[in-house]
Amino acid sequence: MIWMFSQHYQHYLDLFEPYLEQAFPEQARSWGGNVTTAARYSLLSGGKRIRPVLVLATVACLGSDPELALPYAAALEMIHTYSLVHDDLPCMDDDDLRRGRPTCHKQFGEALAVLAGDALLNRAFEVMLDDMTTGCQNKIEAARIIARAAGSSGMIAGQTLDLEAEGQLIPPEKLERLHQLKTGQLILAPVLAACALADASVPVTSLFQSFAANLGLAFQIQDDILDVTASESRLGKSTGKDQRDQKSTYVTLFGLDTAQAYLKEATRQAKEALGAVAGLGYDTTFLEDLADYLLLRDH
Ligand code: GRG
Repeated sequence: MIWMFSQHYQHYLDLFEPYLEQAFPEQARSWGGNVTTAARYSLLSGGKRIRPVLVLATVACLGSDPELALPYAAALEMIHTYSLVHDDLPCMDDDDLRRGRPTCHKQFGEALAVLAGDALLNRAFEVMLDDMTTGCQNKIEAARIIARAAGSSGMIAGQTLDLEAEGQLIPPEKLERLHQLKTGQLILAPVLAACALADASVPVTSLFQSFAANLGLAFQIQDDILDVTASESRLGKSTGKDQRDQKSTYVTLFGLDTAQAYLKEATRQAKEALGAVAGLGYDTTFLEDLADYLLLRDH
């Protein structure tokens, strides 16, 4: 069956959302009462679900059943949500609005928001470990990729560099490094975890690595652009903060036009890597359309 991009995206969401809902169930209230309510408030409040869609779509592109990747897709979304909950705290980026709703700490208080983030992070690993079976080397590798990407040599390192860079203009190489870690690792991990789950060969994995690294860069540049061009209601989060907080971004360092040129170039390179994957006989149509969707996204 030939699907339009939006139908195809929706198909992945239809697979993913019910799985995610039961992966952090309401019944878990008996584990810790309000922390479950706070975690579910943030986890099930929308969001584009790009990281889960990337895992499912890459696994499908490689000829495996996307359902096999659901625990890893859910884990990535839980880790991503925890990072947003903690990033929004007053001691970090101090934000009131996320996914069009009050941030977790605005709704439940700071202490519960810290615990909700912790609970999401721990549950992510529990969901992946629950999926382990005897002789499941590929699943272990996928979980390892996700753990490393989220950890102190991945996203947490990026967040630390970001905190340290506050109030100063940093050199472009440092900005790139910061973003490779803070945003890029959680875009790279879904694709590399999918390659592990689908047992992709080393050359194919290396092409997907190039695709995802460029996609992550494009995603971040667009995030910087949207901070100055998008409306708060469309974006569902505060805008204009980068300028206000004197943050180094692709826009504050290079200006809007150059940032847009970098965005197009990163997207072109992402699609070039996919072109090489397609040349090996894989159907990369959805992933190419996803790169274009991220290039043109307005939220
Ligand atoms: C607290 C350890 C820790 C890390 C925080 C996520 C993060 C690292 C910071 C958020 C600030 C930020 C603007 C990051 C850049 C890109 C990004 C991760 C945007 C949000 O992701 P989307 O657009 O959000 O996928 P949705 O809501 O659609 O899931």
